[in-house]
Amino acid sequence: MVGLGAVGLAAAPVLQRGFESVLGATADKDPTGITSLLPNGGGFRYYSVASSVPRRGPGDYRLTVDGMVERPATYTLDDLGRLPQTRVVRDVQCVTGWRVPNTPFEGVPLYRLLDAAGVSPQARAIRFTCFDGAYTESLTLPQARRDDVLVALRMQDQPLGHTHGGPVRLYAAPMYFYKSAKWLSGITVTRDVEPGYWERLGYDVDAWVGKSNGRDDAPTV
Ligand SMILES: Nc1nc2c(c(=O)[nH]1)N[C@H]1C(S)=C(S)[C@@H](COP(=O)(O)O)O[C@H]1N2
Ligand SMILES: [Mo]
Repeated sequence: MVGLGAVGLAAAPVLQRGFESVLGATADKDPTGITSLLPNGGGFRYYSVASSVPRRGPGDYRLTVDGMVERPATYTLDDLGRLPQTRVVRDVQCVTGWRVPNTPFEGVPLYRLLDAAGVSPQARAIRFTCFDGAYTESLTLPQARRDDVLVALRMQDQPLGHTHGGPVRLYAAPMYFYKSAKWLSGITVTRDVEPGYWERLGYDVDAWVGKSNGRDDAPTV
C-alpha cells in the first residue's frame, strides 16, 4: 500500500474497489469523493470524480480567463510562474473530517488574474473548470478577491503533483477543500454563482470552514 499515491488516478477507482473488498468495513467510503483512497501523502486523501485525468505539464498546460471581462487571457505554466507568488500556510480541511495541518501553498493570488482581465461591473461570480472534463467550482467575486485564494502552483514546497491537481489547482484557504478545484483550466467570470459539482449534490456553495455544511461547531482554521 505504501506506493499507492504514485500509481496514478487512472487506476485509482479500480484500486479503491479492490481495497473495499479486501478491507471491508475499514475502507473509507466518503460522499465527497468517488475516489477516496486510504490516507497517504502525509494525511491527504486523493479525490477525483473523473476516472482518468490527462497529465499536463509545461508544454501543454493552459489556463484561460474569460467570460465577463474586458481582456480574456490564456496563461501557460511559465506565464503563471513569472507572476508574483504568494505563500499561504493553513490547515487543509475536507468537509468529511480529515485535515492536514499547516500546509503551505504558493501561487498567484486569483485577484491578480481578475484585475489583469478587467472584470465587468455587472459580474458577481466566478466559475472554475478543470481539465478532467468533469469538476466545476464557483466563488462569489468578493470571495474570489480574497488574498488567501490562490491559483496554486506549489504545495508543501514542491511543484503540485498530478494527483493533487497539478500542475495548477485552485486553493481557497478559508473554505472546505472541495472548493479547491484540481487540474484548473478555466476561470470564467459570470453574472451569478453557478453551483459547482458537489454543490449541485447538496454541499454548501459558501463553504467556510466551521460555518457551513451543518458543521458550525467545527473548529475554525
Ligand atoms: N477536479 C477536481 N477537483 C477536486 C475534486 C475532484 O474530485 N476533482 N475533489 C475535491 C475534494 S472533495 C477534495 S477534499 C480535494 C482533495 O484534494 P487532494 O486529492 O489533493 O487531496 O479536492 C477537491 N477538488
Ligand atoms: Mo473533500
